[in-house]
Amino acid sequence: MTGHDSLPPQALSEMIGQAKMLVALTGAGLSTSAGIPDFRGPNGLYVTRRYDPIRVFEIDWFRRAPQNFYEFARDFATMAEMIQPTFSHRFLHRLEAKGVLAGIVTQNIDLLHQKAGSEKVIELHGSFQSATCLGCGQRFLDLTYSWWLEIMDNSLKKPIAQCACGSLLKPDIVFFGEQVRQYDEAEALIRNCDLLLVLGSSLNVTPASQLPYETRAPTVIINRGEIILGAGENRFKVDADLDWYLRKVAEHLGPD
Ligand code: CNA
Repeated sequence: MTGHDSLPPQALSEMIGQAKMLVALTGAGLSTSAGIPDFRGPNGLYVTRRYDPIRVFEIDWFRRAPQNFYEFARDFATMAEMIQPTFSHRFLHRLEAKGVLAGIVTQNIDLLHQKAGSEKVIELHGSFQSATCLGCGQRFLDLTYSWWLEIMDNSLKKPIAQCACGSLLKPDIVFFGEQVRQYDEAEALIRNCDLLLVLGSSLNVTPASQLPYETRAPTVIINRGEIILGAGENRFKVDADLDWYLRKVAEHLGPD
């Protein structure tokens, strides 16, 4: 689907003004301005190949050669510990506080929605906030990035993270080849929304990419570059920087 500025910011602010059940489906593009590279954007991992996304995020690779993932995880945790939510994350929190936003369905694993204050967040791909030992099954909850950095430092088999029993620790993020979480809830939320915003996702990754087809409500996609979604009567594609565009929408919405 292509198209440029097919919806002026003022028009979106008016749609938001009328919405009662707004849902946002978010992707890695929401966090690039915070400093986290996406997958398919101009500085994404598929372009820079700083890490091989298959070796890092494929579940069979994780079981066979977890060091690929943990080398990435050390970098990610060091960076994610310091970064702050973007204007777009804060904008969605503001809509939740106003009672307009029914929920966020995110593909991101960076916890930035929560850091911005959002509570109604479905993390389809999980996060680093919890982990499971693949040996003894022990669960680890309420984890921070500092905890991850410490456990990686303290593990005997560097760079991987190990449980006290000596087995491999797996963060509860969804690897390629694993089932996403809370998909039915996400589907129901989107089916019942009266306005869907798709923000910063190329919609390449299934099954998240199927979610926009669940609604006939007006759908506004804000993403720089190509996305995989058929054109539809009620679909608007805005090819713009998210923070820039949503700032303009916020100006039209005015103060709370
Ligand atoms: P993607 O396929 O990398 O798509 C991101 C899209 O956002 C691209 O089309 C970019 O051009 C676009 N984009 C980047 N920056 C901006 C911006 N400032 N304004 C507007 N558009 C922008 O990522 P998806 O989320 O679609 O793919 C899902 C994958 C990516 C999930 O498995 C995630 O876990 C994974 N991922 C997550 C993170 C994170 O948690 N921050 C980072 C990298 C990858």
